[in-house]
Amino acid sequence: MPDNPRFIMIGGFLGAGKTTTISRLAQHYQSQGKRVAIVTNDQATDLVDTNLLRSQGFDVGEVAGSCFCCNFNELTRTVERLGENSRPDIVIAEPVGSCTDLVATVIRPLQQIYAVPFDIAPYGVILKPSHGLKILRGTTKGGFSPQAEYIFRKQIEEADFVILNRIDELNDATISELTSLIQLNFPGLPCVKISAMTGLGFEAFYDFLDLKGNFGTRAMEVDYDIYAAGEAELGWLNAQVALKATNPFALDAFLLKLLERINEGLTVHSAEVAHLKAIGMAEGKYAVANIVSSSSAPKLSIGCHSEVRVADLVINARVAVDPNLLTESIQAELHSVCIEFGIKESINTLQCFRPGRPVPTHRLAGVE
Ligand SMILES: Nc1nc2c(ncn2[C@@H]2O[C@H](COP(=O)(O)OP(=O)(O)O)[C@@H](O)[C@H]2O)c(=O)[nH]1
Ligand SMILES: [Mg+2]
Repeated sequence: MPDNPRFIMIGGFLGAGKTTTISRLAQHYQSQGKRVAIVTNDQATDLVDTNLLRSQGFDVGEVAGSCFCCNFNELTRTVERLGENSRPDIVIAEPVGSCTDLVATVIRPLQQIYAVPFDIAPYGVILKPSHGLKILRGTTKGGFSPQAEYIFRKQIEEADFVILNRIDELNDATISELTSLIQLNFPGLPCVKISAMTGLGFEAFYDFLDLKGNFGTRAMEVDYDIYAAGEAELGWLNAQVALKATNPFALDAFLLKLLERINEGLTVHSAEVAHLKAIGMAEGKYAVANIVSSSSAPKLSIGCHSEVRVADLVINARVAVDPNLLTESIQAELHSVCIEFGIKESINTLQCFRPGRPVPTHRLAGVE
């Protein structure tokens, strides 16, 4: 009998580095000859992450329209679909970055209700340094409301281990401050330090993920009123846009300029960016740009270094601002950047909303 598929879920706030981490993990396990399937998740369709991971050649299923916890059956159906042709050895799942209580609503139901047995890996949650420092210090506001900060903290509280990401760009003093803050706020919680970008620290991370044991047994109280208020603070926008130009344009430069201008436009409204990302895809080439906080500059996480005439663009924005204002702002900036680059844009789909109150399919409390 083959072993049960291993289920690895990587949590963490919006823009923490989950997709970058998952891509690296998937590559690692595939290089060991294992069959890997990935499940992405969002409150709406048109996901940058799904497009990116598929462009990288991975087998990706998507739960779109609601989160894993509120649509547990779609998660299990998606996993089953991914296994239709050949059974995966490893399923890696990326939950929505504003979700918490995932041990009670996803991991325990998988263990106790779902008929197909999984071998559950320890649940790791990525700590996003840019917001984590401010929130865990507890001195200044992290740029979000106390309710959104509540979600940030709850995500780490339920983890079997915390993953301190982006160590490639943190100095020793900041790493040691963050490590102390984690111990102070979450005593005894194991911490691995990585750079999802460079691969630094991944050997210890793989060892952690390989641990066998009974995970997801700890009980955690969650106030769903605060949780719902924290999620509803975010304006959520997913759009899919066709770009066409008479003369070739540099796709990388276009994405960077677009995100820069959207961020500038939002700063005027003091709207904190949780994650703003865009992928441009053209004839097998693709580029991805991201902004992970209002104070950070746009970064090209993947460049295509090419000029194109026609491209598909997907924009995902999660920003603490009214969704109507977010739509107006993004449409206006998109249009003006397109004019600058000599591009004619047509928006094929656009969804914009505040996430509704989370109502989990199952909620299995842990052992006190
Ligand atoms: N410098 C640096 N950037 C990172 C690292 N991990 C992720 N990023 C960048 O952070 C942004 C958000 O990453 P992503 O994986 O999409 O986050 P997610 O929203 O949690 O899935 C992207 O621009 C990534 O390139 C890291 O270890 N170092
Ligand atoms: Mg992601």
